[in-house]
Amino acid sequence: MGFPAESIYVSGHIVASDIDDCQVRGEFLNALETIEPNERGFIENGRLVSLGDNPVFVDIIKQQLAHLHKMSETYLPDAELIKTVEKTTIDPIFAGLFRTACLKTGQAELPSSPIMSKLDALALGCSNYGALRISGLDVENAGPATALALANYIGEPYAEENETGEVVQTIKPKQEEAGLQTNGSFDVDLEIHVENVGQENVPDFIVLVCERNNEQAETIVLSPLKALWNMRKKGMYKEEALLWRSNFWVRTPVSFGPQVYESDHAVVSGYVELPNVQADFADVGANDTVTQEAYKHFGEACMEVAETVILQAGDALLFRNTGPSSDLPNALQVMHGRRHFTPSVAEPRILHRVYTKEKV
Ligand SMILES: O=C(O)CCC(=O)C(=O)O
Ligand SMILES: [Fe+2]
Repeated sequence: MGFPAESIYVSGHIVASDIDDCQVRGEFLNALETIEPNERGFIENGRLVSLGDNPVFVDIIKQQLAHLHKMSETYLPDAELIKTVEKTTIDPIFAGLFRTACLKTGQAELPSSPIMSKLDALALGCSNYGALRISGLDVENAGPATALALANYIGEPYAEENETGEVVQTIKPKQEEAGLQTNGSFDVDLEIHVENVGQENVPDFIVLVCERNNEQAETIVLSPLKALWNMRKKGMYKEEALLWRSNFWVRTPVSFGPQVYESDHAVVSGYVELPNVQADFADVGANDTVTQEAYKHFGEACMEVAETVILQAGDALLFRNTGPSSDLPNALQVMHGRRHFTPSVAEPRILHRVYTKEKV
């Protein structure tokens, strides 16, 4: 089940979608300019019906609303119930057992503990959070193994051949990358992004395990869905509509080598109620200034809902990088970034990262 990719919203309702007739669309857009968005009601109060007396148009709206209403009931979680990050701590007794199991490299079976149900919910796309932070893991000489075992538990780990080609990647500050948009940077903020957006392989999940972070470097996480909802609340339906158009460029990340550009990328796609966001504020940009302005508003909306996570040794952060799919229509996506920091000379920050696909 899906909606056409190009949609316009007012007050949380879809009011126009893939209307082929340019005139109807134009009429509609003009009419929207004069309408006061009215919380979930302006269709019901009949204003739209008076827009042009075009029966086709009215039918389209009615169908959309009926469909949307059904979808809302089935799929739309309560906005207030959605968290970006769920936090949980593993008991020290379980942490020891967990470490032993993780060290049996590649093992997907982990001892049962109260954290498993939270991992399961994230993996199955039925959680009310897109990111899970687990504290209290015993990562002594077991950081990479822990990252791999967690990744194996929630999905299928893979190596990105365009990057290091390793399944477990070590993330640490690198002098030669200080000012770049790579995970080895530190002098600059790593802009908010969906990992490897627009590339052949986009991880559904990212698993990060922190071995040390004496610098207290700040990871940023946010729910792009919350950002879009806030735009809708502000009546920025035109800006949102531009995000659904294939009018953006996307380039391969610097870490992939020479940068290759594509110029027919859409930042929002998929389901109307739980869309899939494909943004990266370093490697995705708009092809024209009006679209760029809308993208800027989206970037601001993202920052308004951003949360900071300072990973500590023994913390794991697992999050869903992609939006919902037909198999997992409720899955909540999380975007991420990292603020600049000054690396410790003696003991620089170390994270272990695994790209993971959802289980098929
Ligand atoms: O350093 C961090 O906290 C996150 C870096 C990042 O974007 C990544 O590992 O994909
Ligand atoms: Fe990243």
